[in-house]
Amino acid sequence: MTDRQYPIPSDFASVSNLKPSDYRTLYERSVTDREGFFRDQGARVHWMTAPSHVGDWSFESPVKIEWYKDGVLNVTESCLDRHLETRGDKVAILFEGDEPGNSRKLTYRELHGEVCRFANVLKARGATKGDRITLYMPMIPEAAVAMLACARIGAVHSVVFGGFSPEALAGRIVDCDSHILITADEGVRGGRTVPLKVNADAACQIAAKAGVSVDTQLVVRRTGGDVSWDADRDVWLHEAVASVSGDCSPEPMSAEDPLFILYTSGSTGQPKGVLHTCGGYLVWAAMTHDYVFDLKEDDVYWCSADVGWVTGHTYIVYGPLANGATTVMFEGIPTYPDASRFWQVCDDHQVTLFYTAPTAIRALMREGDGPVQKTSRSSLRLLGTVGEPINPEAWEWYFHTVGEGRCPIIDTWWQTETGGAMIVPLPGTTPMKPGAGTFPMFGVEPALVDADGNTLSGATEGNLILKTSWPGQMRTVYGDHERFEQTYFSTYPGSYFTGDGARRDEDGMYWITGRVDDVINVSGHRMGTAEVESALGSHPSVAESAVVGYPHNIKGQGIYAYVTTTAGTEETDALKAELVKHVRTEIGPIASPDLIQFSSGLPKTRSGKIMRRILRKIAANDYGNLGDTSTLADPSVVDALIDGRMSG
Ligand code: 6R9
Repeated sequence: MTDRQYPIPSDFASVSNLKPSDYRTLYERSVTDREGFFRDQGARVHWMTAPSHVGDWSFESPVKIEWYKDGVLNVTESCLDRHLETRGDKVAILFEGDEPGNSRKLTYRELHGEVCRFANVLKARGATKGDRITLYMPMIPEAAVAMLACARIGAVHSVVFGGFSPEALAGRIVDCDSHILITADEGVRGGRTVPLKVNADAACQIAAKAGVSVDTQLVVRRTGGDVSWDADRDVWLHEAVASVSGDCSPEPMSAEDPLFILYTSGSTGQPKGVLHTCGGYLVWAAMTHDYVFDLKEDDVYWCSADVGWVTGHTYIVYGPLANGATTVMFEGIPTYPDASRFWQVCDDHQVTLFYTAPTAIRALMREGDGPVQKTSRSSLRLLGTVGEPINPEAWEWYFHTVGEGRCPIIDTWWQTETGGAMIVPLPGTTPMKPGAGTFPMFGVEPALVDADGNTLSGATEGNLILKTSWPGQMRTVYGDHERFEQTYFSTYPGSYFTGDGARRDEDGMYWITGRVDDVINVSGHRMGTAEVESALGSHPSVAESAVVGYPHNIKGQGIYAYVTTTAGTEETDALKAELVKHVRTEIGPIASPDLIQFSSGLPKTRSGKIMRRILRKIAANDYGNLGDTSTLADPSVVDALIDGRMSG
């Protein structure tokens, strides 16, 4: 690990909102006077009734987390209405389509109108406060409009990434008992269409079998491609908006009313519905977006994530709009039509703040410096990353080749559960080390613990916990508060366990080392090993499987599956291909195993527990130190697995 250190680039330092001494002062106050600090931060959003409470929470069972609880607000007033007077004609969403040259601008006034009309369409279809509404959308402005329209009427949105399969979409519709689905005819990415409506139709059928009927499917026309139509259920958005009013008063919501559910993978079972509420989430989104990106009024800000992930929620939609920023929404992929696309878009729209994932940086780095150097990138002043640890090589390339040493690299560690950035080198406040998350965000109190929960001090490495609550913290797992407590608060009672490991260096900087649980981080997306195993297990030729992550050059981690087939099955490459296809159908392409190894047995303890530690080492071709194998029921299994790995 390199511990090279870079100072704050001088051009940036001279104009940054925060100076090095501000970090100490603000951080100190945020942890010694938490009430006062977060009361002040609460003023970042528009309240219909200002809260008198700040934080009321306990990490001891029964876990309860509340912020600003007697405040009343509607998040869309903060994101839209309050900007109309001063920023009505400012661009709110700058849409860049998949095809270069296809771009569209929506001002705050236009966005406000679209959201109100969309909200009225939802009302006309019977949606009311508290209803769950599922979105399965491409990266087009209507996705943000739909989210905000839900928020306008107090409905709870659940955005499902457009790359998930009908099965996965249906599972999420059923889990939150959602009767309205918003989708598009087709998506477009990298010059190819994505059959969203076909998938959505299939999901409705699967959900119906599980007892949840989607009564309304609201369809945005993106390509005009042929789609089948159920006249009782399906509604074209463009037809429906024509007959509704452009006025829709915002539904008054308690700060602790739910704003959205977002499903995310954990180490066990099916994905959990992470629930965020209106008040604290928006305060955290607005506060962190402002500090993390050194936001100024005329910035053009671009986060290249998809709205299907939390990064898209907080840093494409809610944070930037609450702050009255111009937020770019990009429909395409980094390599279409070629590997200079990101930088071309930065030039075309004079992007000043750019935020992407290490996996994208690595994929582009592989294409060499040429595609970058044919663009100017002179508008850029800050570069961010999120989703997984960034390897120092990728960091250096991003810093030197993309940013030409002018832009700080802001590596933001956070999670769906945390709502916003938690450990981050705040711009202008700290020197940077390639790969280091550096210091905690204001109000965040991290600690490193050993397996027994002992707090470790000084330069050390351990499991990362958070000792105190912050406004953007998830409140519960939708419909399963016990699972919430069990997942996050039972490992180290009294603290929130992140599931990540981290190192703290001699300067007190944090370096996130990755997941310490059974979650694989594939291209910055979380995938639970249990989910992939359950998908594999539903194939008739699979008797048993064990899935682990292994180091992958571009994706960060790849998915490695050990599969024991049912008796009499022929173990062929064709079967491997079929299993990959099966997982794609069950979950989606992001869950596709990269490597499958047939194995007649798996390393298990005498009590039948699979020893994944050993499987991870074998998958990584790291046979030297397999650790203690004496507790295995049948230690010879390990040699067979190693033989299989080496010959595979
Ligand atoms: C925002 C987001 C969360 C997991 C998290 C960690 C990994 C995210 C990171 C990072 C190192 C960073 N992670 N950002 N690891 N450095 N800057 O990605 O949320 O999809 O819930 O994933 O991603 O392992 O626990 P989510």
